[in-house]
Amino acid sequence: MSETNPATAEVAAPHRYTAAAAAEIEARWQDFWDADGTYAAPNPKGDLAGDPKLVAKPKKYVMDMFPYPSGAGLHVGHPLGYIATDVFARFQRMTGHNVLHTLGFDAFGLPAEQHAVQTGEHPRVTTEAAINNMKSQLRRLGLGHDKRRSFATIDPDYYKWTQWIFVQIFNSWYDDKAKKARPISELVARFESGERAVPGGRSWDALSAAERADVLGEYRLAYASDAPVNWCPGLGTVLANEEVTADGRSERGNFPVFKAKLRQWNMRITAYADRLLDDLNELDWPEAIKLQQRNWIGRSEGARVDFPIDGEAITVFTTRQDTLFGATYMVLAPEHPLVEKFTPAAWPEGTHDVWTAGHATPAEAVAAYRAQAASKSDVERQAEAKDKTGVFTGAFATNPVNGEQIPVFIADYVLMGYGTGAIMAVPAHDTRDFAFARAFELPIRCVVEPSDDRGTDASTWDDAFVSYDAKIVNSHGEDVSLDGLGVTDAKARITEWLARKGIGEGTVNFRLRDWLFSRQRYWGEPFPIVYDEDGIAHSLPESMLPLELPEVEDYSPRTFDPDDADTSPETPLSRNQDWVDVTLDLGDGRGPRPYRRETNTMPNWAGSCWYELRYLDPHNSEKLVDPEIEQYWMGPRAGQPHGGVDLYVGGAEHAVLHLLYARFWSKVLYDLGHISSPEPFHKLYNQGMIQAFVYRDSRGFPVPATEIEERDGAFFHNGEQVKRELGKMGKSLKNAVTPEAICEEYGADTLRLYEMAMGPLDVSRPWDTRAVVGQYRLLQRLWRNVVDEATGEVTVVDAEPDETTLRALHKAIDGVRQDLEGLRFNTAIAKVTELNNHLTKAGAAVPHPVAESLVLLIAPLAPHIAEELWRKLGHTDSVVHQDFPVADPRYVVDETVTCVVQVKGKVKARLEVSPAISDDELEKVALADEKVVAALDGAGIRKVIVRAPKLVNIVPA
Ligand code: ANZ
Repeated sequence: MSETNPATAEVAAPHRYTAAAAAEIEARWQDFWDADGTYAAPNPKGDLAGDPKLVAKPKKYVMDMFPYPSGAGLHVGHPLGYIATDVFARFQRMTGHNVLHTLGFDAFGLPAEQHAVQTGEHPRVTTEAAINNMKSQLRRLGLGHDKRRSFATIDPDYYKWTQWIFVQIFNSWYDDKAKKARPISELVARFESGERAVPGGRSWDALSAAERADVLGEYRLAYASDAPVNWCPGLGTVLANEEVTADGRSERGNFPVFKAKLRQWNMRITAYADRLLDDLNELDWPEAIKLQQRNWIGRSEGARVDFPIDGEAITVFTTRQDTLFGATYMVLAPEHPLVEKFTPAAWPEGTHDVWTAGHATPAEAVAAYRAQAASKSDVERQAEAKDKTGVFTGAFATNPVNGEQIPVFIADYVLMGYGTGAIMAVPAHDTRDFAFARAFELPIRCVVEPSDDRGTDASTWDDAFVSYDAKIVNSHGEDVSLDGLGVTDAKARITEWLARKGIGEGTVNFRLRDWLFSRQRYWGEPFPIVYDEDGIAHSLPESMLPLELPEVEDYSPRTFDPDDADTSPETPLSRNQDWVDVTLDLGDGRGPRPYRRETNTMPNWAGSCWYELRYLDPHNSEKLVDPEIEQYWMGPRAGQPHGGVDLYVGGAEHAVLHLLYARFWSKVLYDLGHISSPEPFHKLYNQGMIQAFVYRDSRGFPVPATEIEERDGAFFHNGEQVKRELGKMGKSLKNAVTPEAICEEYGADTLRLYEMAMGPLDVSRPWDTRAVVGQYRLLQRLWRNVVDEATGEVTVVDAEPDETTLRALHKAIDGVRQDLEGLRFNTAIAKVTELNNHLTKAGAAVPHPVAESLVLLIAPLAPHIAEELWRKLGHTDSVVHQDFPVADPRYVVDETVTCVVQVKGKVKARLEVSPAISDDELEKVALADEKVVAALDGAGIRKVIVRAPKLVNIVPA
């Protein structure tokens, strides 16, 4: 059958599957599904309780990273992951699972706030409009979401619980012994009873309320502190490290960012560093993502070592305590608090000119260098290639292993936020120290024997010798020697020696920092925190939640001259006196009192830290989630010792922050007994990106991709040749294709198939509108295999399929099953196509059972046409909950194998047999074979050894 123009075809074939037919079919089934609640996943109890038979099935929780409702709406790149999870969820429904699949919106965010700043329109208005638009776009794709479970993070019913979780985190501390979070009241009880000493040595009773609050602030998992933060006057807000570029500017807006000390909320995620690392092992995540998390957490085993100075000590963190004998100077971070303490009034006698940088006194040199360092980002300061700068502090400390007096420098390559903010420098074996030592003419002493031929005289070297697998040399003191030991043994010996002397200990250091949790914005969750007259923070009782955002006149934080570092944030909420200053009875026995509200808001990440839990029990007004319901959907089980969502699909750009924060909140909630699953996402999968061609004119400007003509491999726009490159899809590059446009031209089922057929799900691929028609034709052929295009009659027949068709069918069933389970949707589609083509080529009417299986096979991928054909095949119930076909193994295996038949150990015949043949059957076939009969020549048979399907050995009598 030829592919005809759809427009003329409609006349000749009024029942052809066309775009118009698809549109009608799809809209009809979408309405049906909504009305029927086809995708409603029943909970074991509560308002979403339902069919106990479905509840009794094994559960599957299939989830997408939810979208930010952008005003621009979706282009065809966005739903790639949503379609994939939908196909998977549908397949799981058809293989006996109760499937939870829904989608909400991550709806606090800067674009809506910025729009509000510019237009005065409330961000809620624009956000809700964007949500509605996206919902209708998504509905058009036929995604099988349980819509009862959808919400947006801006819904007060939702952020009530975000705030509630904040309160739980605020009111807990991390018990290092038990390795878990506990209520802060338990810590207070220990301080009160004296079971635990109060830091500072005083008794709890003797402390004022403010002093107690300060003590507890050192333990709370959410705490306010004056921390050095990234202050961006140009944006009027503080930024997280990740929001600052490598050259120290704001990712958004490109304004300068300064280090400033400001009172900010933090989350003590560092308390969980070990568990966040350890629990990764049991998760089914891409190795690359696990590695990124491990690096982000950055566990380093090493030692703390005290270097005596003026009766006190500078403590360093080192991972190479085995090289202590090679430490020839020390470096402190410029901001290190001990710098002033040890800096003498004048330069010591004979101080080297390069050490003083031309300054008259150490104090002057330190001040000048600090100012210079403050203007750089951490990344800039650590850049490997950059020239090492620094200045001598005028002070000397003692190397504890050999008593040597070594100079103390400050240099920006040492960061205050890592380890102890101080290092012992071993220039012979650390590249940065080597460069620094060369620049400042400091001694370089070899203590690890080079494996190359450079020799042990480090003064002649061109670079540091770095090895973890060599012999220690030149390392003996009065009562300790490391000479001859390997690195590992040397570390152990010196660590033991340091501990014995009380001047050091083995320790583990993490790169992970606490999470800066406040933003100077309007469009975020308000903190459920008020301050009393003493400035002590109190959390709001649950009865006062949600604390809703007040209406304001001005949404912008106050911004300042971008270069003016001497400014501090003023938040939009702080300008609302009525909201900020309140009299409340917090129910703590202190009665009504005046309080001042916290006027920062939570960062964007907050709402996405726990949304997987709320989908489970979205309307619960008593709890964030009912424990039994949580246990049902997320609880630990065989193969998933930490519980969690069964499949979580989203972009690899969320490798660290979102996934780490969500894991952290899960662990806190788990520790406090609110949930049974310490991990939120058991299996993670990163889908690739849909890329698009960008066409640029001679000036380099993008021209609309839809207006391009292709001739002989070249591309033209209005007659002018343009260049084609691969890029992102979007409005700005004039290459966005909307899902609506494709649905209109071919239907949603075609779009779904095309997106799934483009390539392996985790690989990025270029969109090609011209290729979409290929999947449309598949659906047309599928339709024709069931329906007569002229009459609309079903053409399938009640006949037994022939052997080749059975083989084609069962091979397809077997392959598609495995492919759908393994998220290999492109190869699944290839197999369905092959089967469909086989039926088309066969030319005869398709046997009823084959047509049914074919429809079931494609149902997860193209649900609308499947639903329609399923009805046409005589069913009255939805295809969504049918059993997925199971392959008959007899037809799956290769058609024949060669069986060797031996008589008296000699090969007499070769038989082509089914690999599924039984021993009995094979024996019969072998004994009946002409050649075998001839070879036996009438002799009786003593024994037949059969190894089906490959061997028959006959022993004549
Ligand atoms: C002596 C030494 C000798 C070091 C040697 C390395 C090699 P990781 O593995 O990333 O944890 N260091 C410690 N604190 C630092 C800070 N605040 N800023 C910059 N550098 C710092 O790195 C630990 C190593 O980085 C430590 O071990 C220390 O240098 C340096 F042959 O100490 B080492």
